[in-house]
Parts: sequence; C-alpha cells; structure tokens
Amino acid sequence: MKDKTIRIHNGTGSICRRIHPALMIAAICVVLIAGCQQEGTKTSFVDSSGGKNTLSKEKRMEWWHEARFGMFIHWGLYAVPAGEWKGEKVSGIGEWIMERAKIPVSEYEPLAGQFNPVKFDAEQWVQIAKNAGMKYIVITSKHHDGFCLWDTKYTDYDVVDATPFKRDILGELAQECRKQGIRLCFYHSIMDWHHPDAQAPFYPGYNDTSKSNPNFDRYIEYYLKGQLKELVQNYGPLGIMWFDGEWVKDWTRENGWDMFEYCLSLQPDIIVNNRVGNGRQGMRGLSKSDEFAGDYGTPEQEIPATGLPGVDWETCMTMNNTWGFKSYDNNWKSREDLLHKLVDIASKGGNFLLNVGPTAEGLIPGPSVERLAAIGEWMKINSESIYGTTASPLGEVPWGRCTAKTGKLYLHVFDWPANGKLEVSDLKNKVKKAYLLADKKRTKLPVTLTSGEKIVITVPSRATDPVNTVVVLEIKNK
Ligand code: FHN
Repeated sequence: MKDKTIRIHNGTGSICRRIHPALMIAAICVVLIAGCQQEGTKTSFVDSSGGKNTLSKEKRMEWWHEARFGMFIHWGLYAVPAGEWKGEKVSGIGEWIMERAKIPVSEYEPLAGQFNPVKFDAEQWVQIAKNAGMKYIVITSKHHDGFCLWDTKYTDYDVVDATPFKRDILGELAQECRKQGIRLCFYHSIMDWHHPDAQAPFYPGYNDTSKSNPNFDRYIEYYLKGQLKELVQNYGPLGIMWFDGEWVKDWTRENGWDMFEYCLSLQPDIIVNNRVGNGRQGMRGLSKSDEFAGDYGTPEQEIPATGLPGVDWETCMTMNNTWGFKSYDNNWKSREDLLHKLVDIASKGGNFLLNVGPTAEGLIPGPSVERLAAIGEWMKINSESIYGTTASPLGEVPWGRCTAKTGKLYLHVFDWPANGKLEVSDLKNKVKKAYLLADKKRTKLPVTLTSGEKIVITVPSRATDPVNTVVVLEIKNK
C-alpha cells in the first residue's frame, strides 16, 4: 500500500483529518450552493405520494412484492478480526467490533492491508442465493466502519485503493447479478465511524447519539450523496437502497425526505427502505407514521405477530447471532426453523431478507450454504406458494401457515395430521379442488364441508415433506 495516509475527499480537496480555516469558508460556500441546487431537486422528485414522481410506489415495488425472499450480505474489514481483538473475544455482533472494542481509526484502518479475499467468487455467491430461491441481494456497500466495497473516488478507504485485493467487489457482483437475473441492492450506512465530518471524532463513543458533528451537512451533501450517485450510476439500476445507521443525532426527518427524493432523482424506479427516515420504532422496524420517508418497514431479528394489512415490510434476520462473520459464532438456526420463518413471514404478507456473513477469505460459511441449499430444495417444488403471494385470509391455523393468491390458498402444513384429516376453519370461499403442490398430477384430495365455514381435507397418511407439505385449495372467488 503506497503511503499509509487514507485520504478522504470532502469536497474541499483531499484532507487528512485537519481543515484549514480558508478551506472551511470554501466548504460552507459549497454547502450553500448545494442547498440552493437541492431546493431545485426537491421540487422535481417528490414520490407519488407527493405526486411528482412519474412512477407510482406500487409500480416501483411490483418486483419486490413478487420476490418475497432475498439475501442480506454483511461483508467488510470486520471479517478479518472475526470477533477477536488483540487475542480477546469481543462480545456482540461482529461488524461492530470497532465500536465494541473501542478501536481508534488509526488502529482499525490497517485491517485493510490484511483484507485479501482471494476465494471471493461472485458467480458462486449469486448462484447460492439463486439456488435458495432468493430473488434479490442486499450487500453492505459501506457499513458503520466506513470501509467501501467498491472503487470510490471519494476516499482511498476502499477495497481497490487500500487492500492487496484491489478488485472491485461490487462491480463483479453487479455483473454476475445481471447475468443470473438477480436484483442487486446496496446496504449503505448513514452513520460513519471513519469520516471526520461524521462520527469519527466521537471516538471512543462512535455510537454516542448525544453527540453532534458541525460538519455533518458537508458529509451528507458531498460525501454521502456523492457516493450514492457513484453506486447507482456505476452499478445500477439497483433494486433497493437499503439505508441504516439513521439514528445518529445529526440525521433529521428532513434529511430523510431529502435523501429519499435524491435517490429517486438518481433512479426513478428505485426502492428505498424506511431507514432513510428517522422514524423507525427500534427493532420492530416500522415507521411511526407516513411523515417519515421510506417505502417499507424493516423489522430486525423479529417477525410481526400478525399480518399488517396495507403495510409493506421486510424482516431481516441472521442465521446465527451475528451479521458480520465471527469465527466462533456457531449458534446456527436450523434449516426447519429458517424455512418456517420464510413461510411465516410470507403468510403475514412480508419479505424475508436472510443474512450471510462471509469470511475474510471470501467464502460464505458452510452452515449458511447448507441451510440455503435446503431451503432451495423446498423452493424448487413449492416456490409457487411463496412468490407473489399475499397474506393469509384465514385466522391462526394449528397445523402451520397459509399464503394466498387469487383463487388459491396454499396450506403450509408443518404438523401433518396423524389421522389424515386436515381441518380448515374460517374458510369463506367455496372449494373447487384440493391437491398436494408436490404432486405433479394434481390428484384431487377429498374435501368435505362439515359446518359453516369449516372443511376437512382427507390427506395421505404421510407428509411429502415433514418440514412443510403444501396442500393447494382452489377456491371460488366470493
Ligand atoms: O447496526 C446495524 C447492524 O450492524 C446490522 O447492520 C443491522 C442489520 O439490519 N442493522 C443495524 C442494527 O439495527
């Protein structure tokens, strides 16, 4: 690596942590000019709810509603220490090691010199997602530690300028996603523990939400927006801009709307999650109201208890206890549990964004690959009961979950009835036919109407899949 100084450009020419007063005045001028420009932009790209954007939110989110299932990828320098610092295990999620272990920027930056994921294979990663039945990939273009996984001109703190690897990871993924028909999306952190105009000066309390940075507007206008433009223009069109780290003190509701419209100005059909605004209600993930920007809610590590009619949401979840790779976190959820979660989420009308945390070598951990392959096996036979479905019209069912499409109900049976009698209550529609989704011949299953809105389907004594066997009900529309 040429000289150790990592340059960060903040629109006043490259600086290394100190700002000359003359430059400060120049910078303020830049912000003022950008502000006037911004005013222009603001008027021209308000979302359809504001009526100016040509594409309705529904139109922009059509593919997303159809997709239902995506891969989240947390990858970056934190995969190098993999949960340990100076020989000590560091508790908590791996991608937060810089904050958890109170690592100064000067000690964290050199990790870039050790980041050389020679086993990284974009084709293989996209294939693993595709085989699992995932339709989109959301990868961390920049996480809270500020390290960039693409060749950005705004700093040298990126995979091409600061690491021996020197390959443009997002570029390779973008190409492969296009080839394999997977939508590429970027996670991007608003909080930045490395940038002097953001949270770097808060060390050791990088995540101290009582602190403010007087230059944060410059960070937003020049660095954050500059990099987002790079990402959309160099690797787009993108599916989603998945913001995070919006809880910093300096990020306002107005910033949220401004950034939302800015993203639409870059790509009118892009989807922007609700972490662009600062109205998220913690891990529950839904915005307090429509006053906050964002197209959909983002519950984290949790699944809403019931469906949320009229609300678009996507649960993001780890397969073990960490997003970023930790060498000793083997608390893996079972494949059965993960499949049931996918179905549970779809039965409530949500999307599932399931995470992998690749190693510093560039490999998706074996236990993650196995679980995704197992889900893929099930999806090969049953994906019709997930893609493009809507929330269950039935109340709670004792044997599993239900997803719906026009004229069809998909009964996901987790607990197969030993007596071969599958009972369905609260069914308002007349049943035309019942059959097993796995049965290519669609052999009719006997259906008897007991009382009122209750039917009994006579099913084979053994489930075709002990984890989840789908019985399809073709129904008359009311
Ligand atoms: O702090 C991040 C965390 O590292 C991870 O990226 C998750 C994923 O949704 N989001 C934040 C915690 O809410």
